[in-house]
Amino acid sequence: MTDRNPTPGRIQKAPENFLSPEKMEQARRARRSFMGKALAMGAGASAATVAGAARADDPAIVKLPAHTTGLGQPVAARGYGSPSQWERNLQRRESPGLTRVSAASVSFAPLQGMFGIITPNGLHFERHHQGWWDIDPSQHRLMINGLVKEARVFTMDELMRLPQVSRIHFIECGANTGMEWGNVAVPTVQYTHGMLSCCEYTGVLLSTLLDMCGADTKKGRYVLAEGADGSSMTRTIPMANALDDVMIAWAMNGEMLRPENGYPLRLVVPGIQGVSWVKYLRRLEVGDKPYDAKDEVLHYVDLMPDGTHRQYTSLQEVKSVITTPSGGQVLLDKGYYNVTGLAWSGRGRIKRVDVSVDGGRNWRTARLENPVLPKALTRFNVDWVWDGSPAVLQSRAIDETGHVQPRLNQLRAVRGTRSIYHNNGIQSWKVAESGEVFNVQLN
Ligand SMILES: Nc1nc2c(c(=O)[nH]1)N[C@H]1C(S)=C(S)[C@@H](COP(=O)(O)O)O[C@H]1N2
Ligand SMILES: [Mo]
Repeated sequence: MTDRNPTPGRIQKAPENFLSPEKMEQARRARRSFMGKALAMGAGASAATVAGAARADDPAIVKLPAHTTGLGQPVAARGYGSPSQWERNLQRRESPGLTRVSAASVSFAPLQGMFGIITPNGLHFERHHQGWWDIDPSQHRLMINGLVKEARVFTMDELMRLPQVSRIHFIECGANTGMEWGNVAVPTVQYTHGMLSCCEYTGVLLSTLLDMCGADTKKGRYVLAEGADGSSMTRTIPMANALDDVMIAWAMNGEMLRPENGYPLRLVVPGIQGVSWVKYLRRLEVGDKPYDAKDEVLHYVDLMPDGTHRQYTSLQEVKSVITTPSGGQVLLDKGYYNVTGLAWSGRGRIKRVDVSVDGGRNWRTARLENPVLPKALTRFNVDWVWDGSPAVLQSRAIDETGHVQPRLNQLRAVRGTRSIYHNNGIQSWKVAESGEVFNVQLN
């Protein structure tokens, strides 16, 4: 902790659906009544939402609850394990601020309630352009054609017998944090940054498959990847990436992919925006020019201030966000807080993360948790003693290539405010005197 070694403060976790003013007001009322009750009953009254402070005469220490004397659940009742009933509130969710267009939808990962760098499979964000499918792997095929000596078709069994690798990488939708381009300050980190996840993927390197088919990697400067769902998702992958670290993955976090994440096969394109990570992957074509597919011409282009569009800006630049304390949470006491967050860069490893508690005037270097891996999330922590006065928390990441995360207004000076994609600006969380944390756009 710090020199003064103060008592750790308590945080009220964000009630998740915080978007409408009515919901905000409901939550404020709930908090006021909780604080009243907590004072009357002593801390620990609502352990589910508040990290309670134990007292020496706390009844929870001496009372023997049923679980210390009774018989527990037998193993069979659990089957495939699921989280504790007390963690029910931690879920991926659709943003109340976004309209769902038929099956074209997004669910956001609850970054505010996650630890370390790995996203559990049931909390991985989802982005479907035309709904998800649970495809029979015995019927699924992967075809490789185009500028190859021998076009081939693989079954899942054939693919899964090839030399395999397991690697940890982040996936971020290019539209993550897109609402912040304008002056829409989305209330919680789940909805500002939750189109972000990080898993250990297992599969075969694309370079292995290209080699097996005798791909012409000189003339063939691009690979087209095509999905088997109705969204006709096709994306151009530069050959340089294809020969480097692109994977054909069937597993994430030690088990087969989940249907919503592309079961039984997806492309993993480390450092590149999520849309190129084609799910339900069924075909790869080696070609000599970019394919200009609909998702490269109509969508996933950056609208610039002069009205032109930037195309093929696929790399996810260096970025970070503080996940606790973050929007919607409430600091209930003055005192010590472990400020924690995530940093990542599509260019490689995170070198350093700086944290400011005064809106960017002064910066301190955060502690990076191990491992610090290329093109993966990196967890950072910094000590902070809140003195009860208003504060603005920010984090700024720097990657190993020297790229520095920009301020939002530095980005806007170049990119304007009408873009959707590739917002890697510094996020500001304002801690009010009341302890409530708000998303603000200062600079
Ligand atoms: N076949 C197919 N692949 C797809 C998509 C899709 O709709 N269909 N969505 C893309 C987009 S826009 C993103 S951000 C990622 C999301 O991956 P996830 O749903 O596993 O989080 O998958 C990409 N691959
Ligand atoms: Mo996306």
